[in-house]
Order: sequence, then C-alpha cells, then structure tokens
Amino acid sequence: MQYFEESGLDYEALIQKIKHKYGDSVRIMNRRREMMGGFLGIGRKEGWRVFGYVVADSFGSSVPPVQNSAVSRPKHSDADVMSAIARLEKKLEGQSSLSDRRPESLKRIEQILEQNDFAPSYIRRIVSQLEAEISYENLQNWGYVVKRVREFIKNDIKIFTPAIREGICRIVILLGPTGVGKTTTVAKLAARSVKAGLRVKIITTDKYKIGADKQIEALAGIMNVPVVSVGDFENMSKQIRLWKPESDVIYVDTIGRSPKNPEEINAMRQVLLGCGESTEKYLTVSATTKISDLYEIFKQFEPFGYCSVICTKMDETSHSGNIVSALYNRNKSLAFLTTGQKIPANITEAAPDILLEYMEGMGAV
Ligand SMILES: Nc1nc2c(ncn2[C@@H]2O[C@H](COP(=O)(O)OP(=O)(O)O)[C@@H](O)[C@H]2O)c(=O)[nH]1
Ligand SMILES: [Mg+2]
Repeated sequence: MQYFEESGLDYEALIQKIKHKYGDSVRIMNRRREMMGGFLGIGRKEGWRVFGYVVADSFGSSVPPVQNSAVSRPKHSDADVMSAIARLEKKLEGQSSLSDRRPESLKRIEQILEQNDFAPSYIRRIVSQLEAEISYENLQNWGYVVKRVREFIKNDIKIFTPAIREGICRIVILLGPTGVGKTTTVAKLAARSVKAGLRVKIITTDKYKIGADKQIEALAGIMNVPVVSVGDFENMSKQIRLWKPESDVIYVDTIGRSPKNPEEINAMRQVLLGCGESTEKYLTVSATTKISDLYEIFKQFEPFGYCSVICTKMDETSHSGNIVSALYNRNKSLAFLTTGQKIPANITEAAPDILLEYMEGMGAV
C-alpha cells in the first residue's frame, strides 16, 4: 500500500493536489494544523499536514492516477471527505476527553457533593473510591451509588464518646470563635447534666469582669447551677480544687478571644492550665462557616489540644459537607450537634446519620 504525507496552506487546494498526484482513491488517515513557510521564524503561516494512503486494487497494486476519466470508481466529493473527517474528529475528541466518558452517576454525585459544600479534595477521594470499588454495572444504578456514598461518608465521620469514670469529676471546656454558640451550648449541656441528676458547676473565663458572664449567670440561675468567673491560672486552679470534690461535671465556658493572636491564645492556655491535666476540650464551630474558614479555625485552635468538636447551628444549614470535610481533613471526631436556640432541647449527641440528614440529594434511595 502506498502511503503519503503532504502539506499545504489551504486545505481544499491540498486535497486537490493529493488527488492530482495519487488519484481519487485516496484515504485521509490524519490531518493536523502546522506552522509552515517563512524564514527564521518570520512570516510563518498556519497550514495543514495530511497523512493518508492510496486504496489498493484487488491485486495489491496502487491505483494509478486517473485524470478526466469517464470510467471512474465511486467518487467522494471534497465536501464528503471534509464532513467525514469532521465526524471522525468529533468522535475521537469525545473519546479522548476522560470526563465525558465517565458514567452519568459519577458526574451527578460530584455535583451533589459540590452543592453540599464538600471540599474539592474530599469529592475527588469519594469519586475515586467509587471508581475503584464499584463495578461498571453498579455505577449505572443510582440508588446503589447513593447508598455507597452514604456509607463512605458515614465511615469517615468519627464520633467521640467521653470516658466517664465513676466518682471522677469531668472538666468540660468549650473553645471556639465568638458567636458560634459556646455559652448557649454550655447551658444546654449543663441542663442535660442537671436533668441526669449530676452535680453541675459552671466556670467562665473572663479576666475583665468580676461577676460571671451575664448571659450564663442568668441561665445558671434558672437551672440552680453555681457559676463563677475566673481570669487567671491561680484563680482557676483554686476554683477547680474547691469544686472538684463536690461535683460530677464542671463546664468551662471560654470567652471569645481572637484565635489569630498568639498572645491571646497563650493567655487563654495559661488560664486553662489551671483546670489540670485531665480535661475534655471541645472545639465549637458553627455549621454555617465556610469550608476554608473551618480549616483555618481547626488549625488555630490546635495548640489547645482539643479532643473533639461540637458543631452548632445545624438548623441553619442543609449542606453540611463543610463540617464532614474539615473533620476528615484534620482527623477530628464529632461529639455534639446543636440544632437551634432552645435550651436545653436543641442539642443531640452526634451520629453520622444525623449529619447525612443535613445534606441535599443524599437521601437514602
Ligand atoms: N440557630 C441557632 N442559633 C444558635 C445555636 N446555638 C446558639 N445560637 C445562637 O447564636 C448566638 C450566639 O450564641 P452564644 O452562645 O452567645 O455564642 P458564643 O459567643 O460562642 O458564646 C445566640 O443568638 C444564640 O442563640 C443553634 O444551634 N442554632
Ligand atoms: Mg459566650
């Protein structure tokens, strides 16, 4: 078989040239755009390079050029050739683009995870997991795909359960940015403990105020729970020494300081050192915080060595992928979810299933 490679600036003229040279029975295998002509890179123009072959006759020899012959084999016009090439190229393009070849379910699940505010890296991992673990047939089954994604997400969520030892007073410290709901959550937790028949105390860390934080004072008054405010290491350790023997749980509500300021973090750490070694520190974050800020907050509070996370304001979101992504990214567990302003009703122990309820398009099928 005779192959050829020809080039020219104008495609139509090039095809004419090829036909003139090799006859009508030529097949174009490939064509590509190429810069050609000019001198030392100046005056170069974009043209075409075409690769093809001459269709052999039944005896294996090439068909000689037939010019102006009345007896001719079926002819294809240039337009036919062009449109055939265009169709072929379109097909090839479609095949080379990976994203277009993926099953619809993968594209759809990717979209749903994006809408639920999952981090891009988290989404990529889930999609690769699906591709790796699920057969092509099962990827066509939307219900099955959702079921598996729910399982993957549930597996990623670690739940924290505090170790409760008989006769040992727990010291529960809530950290977190201002306004996320620390004080409200302390009130909810304290009310639950009171209801469970435990001896409860509350400490707030505020070195500026003499009395306790007004808000928590009022709440503690209603629940009949003693509350004091301490502002330094000495007073904290004194208060803990005093209350520990007569309490089952002491809640410590921290007052918002900028976690960006290392001096303030240090000052807060100093006060909290007064609580002793065995404390339960929880980072409190709001479900309404955007993912990049959550990553930042998780990092900023790292020096406190928090054991788990409390997520507030779940009632204000239906896209809780941000929380799941941040917990996974920082390898943290989740302890409680709060779901409204009502004290003590709107708090619940965390469970993976509950987080999935706060996602759209992820319902069990
Ligand atoms: N919607 C909603 N609001 C909450 C929740 N928890 C707290 N809040 C509100 O968030 C605001 C700040 O709460 P606060 O406890 O003072 O935050 P702190 O600065 O972290 O102590 C208050 O208006 C609370 O009622 C919750 O779970 N859902
Ligand atoms: Mg507060």
